Amino acid sequence: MNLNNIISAIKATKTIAILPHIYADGDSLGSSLALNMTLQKMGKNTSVFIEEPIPFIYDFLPESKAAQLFSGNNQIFDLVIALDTGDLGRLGKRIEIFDNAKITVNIDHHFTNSEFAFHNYIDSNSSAVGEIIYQLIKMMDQKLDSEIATCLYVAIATDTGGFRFSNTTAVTHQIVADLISNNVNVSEISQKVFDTVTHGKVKVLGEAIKSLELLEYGKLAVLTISDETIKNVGAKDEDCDGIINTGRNINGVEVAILLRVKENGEIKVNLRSKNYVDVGAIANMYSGGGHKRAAGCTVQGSQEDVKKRLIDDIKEVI
Ligand SMILES: [Mn+2]
Repeated sequence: MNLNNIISAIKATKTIAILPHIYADGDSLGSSLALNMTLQKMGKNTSVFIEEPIPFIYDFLPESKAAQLFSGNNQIFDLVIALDTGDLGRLGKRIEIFDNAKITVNIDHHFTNSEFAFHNYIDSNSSAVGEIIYQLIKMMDQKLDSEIATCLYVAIATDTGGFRFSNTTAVTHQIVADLISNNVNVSEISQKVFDTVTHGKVKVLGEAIKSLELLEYGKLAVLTISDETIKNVGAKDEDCDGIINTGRNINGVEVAILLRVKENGEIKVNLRSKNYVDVGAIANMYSGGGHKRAAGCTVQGSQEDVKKRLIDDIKEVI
């Protein structure tokens, strides 16, 4: 696996589709927009397709309007690049674009990546795909500008939790130093990305805290939020982002589980750990994926059954 094959493929093609994962986050959006701007400067005919509207906190990203909401597409691209996408399920309906493209590329940093493309570049030492896109831009001899640097900065800052998570390395800081020297407004981004919450999120957080259970002598925190609750308090699905950290942050907690009870009966499970439990491995047992300290899966079954199974699995390792 190396980036040179991907660079050759990019150079040899004209029409390129870029796909962040479903429920796009700061890394997948920032990386996609930065790559899109770079490839356009190289004279490529590019398109970015997203599955859902951009969450409001990322509206300010430069050229965010370039991301088109996917609604079926018959266009056949020379090349498709999936970013930050651990497996094909994470492309949602846009699998159509991926399947129809002549050449497929997968650039990711999830160690659980299923290597589903023709060219796969997976670097689990990168804190964010934003780090890999930075390297790709440098290797293609393209210049950073303030807009590209801002998108990459948001990608890296969000996936490292503001440079606090264990994935933050010296290389992360070296890359970010270069980004900042290309006119990134750190305080403005921090305020928009980390310190702005919707009224809905505060209300959902209140409900989540009411549901909190501390188990296993205080080492396991379980939070539960249903679609019904979200609706009742007038919040949106995206308002649940980050709420699991409230459980993980409690003194003495090693693992936090957030159970999202969906209207269709599925349970979306978010998992976080603090120091030693590999929650990626637990998510894998349920056909999910992620990282050692942050992972997720979707499980069929009743809320009580799913919760009990997960607690039993975590008991073994906590
Ligand atoms: Mn990522």
